[in-house]
Amino acid sequence: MTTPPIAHPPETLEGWFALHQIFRFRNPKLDLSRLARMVKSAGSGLEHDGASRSKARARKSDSAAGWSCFARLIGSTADVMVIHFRDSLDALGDAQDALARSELAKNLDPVYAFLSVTEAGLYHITAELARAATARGGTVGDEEYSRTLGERAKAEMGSAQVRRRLYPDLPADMPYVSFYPMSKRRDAGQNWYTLTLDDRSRLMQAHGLTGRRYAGKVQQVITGAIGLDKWEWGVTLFARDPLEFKKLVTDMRFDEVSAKYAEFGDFYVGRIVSGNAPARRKG
Ligand code: 76R
Repeated sequence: MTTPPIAHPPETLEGWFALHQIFRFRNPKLDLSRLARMVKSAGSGLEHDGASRSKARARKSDSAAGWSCFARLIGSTADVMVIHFRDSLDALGDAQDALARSELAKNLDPVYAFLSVTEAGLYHITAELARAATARGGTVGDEEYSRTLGERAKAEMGSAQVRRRLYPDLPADMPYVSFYPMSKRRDAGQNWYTLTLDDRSRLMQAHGLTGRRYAGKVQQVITGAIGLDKWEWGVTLFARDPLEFKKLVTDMRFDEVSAKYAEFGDFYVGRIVSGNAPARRKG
């Protein structure tokens, strides 16, 4: 009998490819309302619209599926963030080209871009199947493991909760957005990637419980970037109240997995100016 490796990756499910583009105004006189007008005229599939979302759900193979949204950044080193979700890397490239050809792009200088894909990590299932494989004298990845995994993954793909993670909506009532890239630590003596799968599964379960306290207040989109970017994940949060970003991320800092293993890039915070974000509250 071969001993299963101590550390192996969790199985993951992927959905839409994602591109976060950060720009600075070339003309410092640009403001929010002019940006919103330019976004409207950039058009050609770049704006978020409900129709492309439901079409995406119904026909996952439709290469036009997905959406883009534009945010005005506040208090940042940059001015605009554009987030595109599309169901193939090529479709994402088309969205990138469409934006580059628009009037709006003539007014923008690129500052940063982050390429990733929506991801649901199956820690719990992978850990369970790995334990079962060991118990029956098999190995991770053997026939029985792969067959059961296929069934479990299919069931997960059918669940509304997982589909929401893989094919996220732009929440209609959450106009604020916070985006940051992150990685898990790989220091000697503090290395996420050498923890056992059981330990990682336990930590991620606790992470999920902490996060669930923000259900209805913050919508998170986790995108995996290993092999696509320098950072390992993108964290995109939408909220009705921007203070919820601070509260959630503070709670996460004290949650064991972030406290011990998380490393962060720059944070980009702003307000959605396109799509179905509600108008700014008056008074
Ligand atoms: O309910 C579930 O089973 C989903 C559990 C879940 C996973 C697997 C979950 C829930 N997350 C998962 C994965 Mn998350 N998340 C972050 C950050 O700032 C920080 O300290 C970390 C940034 C926040 C704020 C956040 C919020 N999550 C991940 C991953 C992939 C890691 C991996 O695979 O190793 C990362 C990098 C990550 C980071 N998480 C939640 C939240 C919130 C609010 C929830 C609960 C809401 C929900 O269930 O959708």
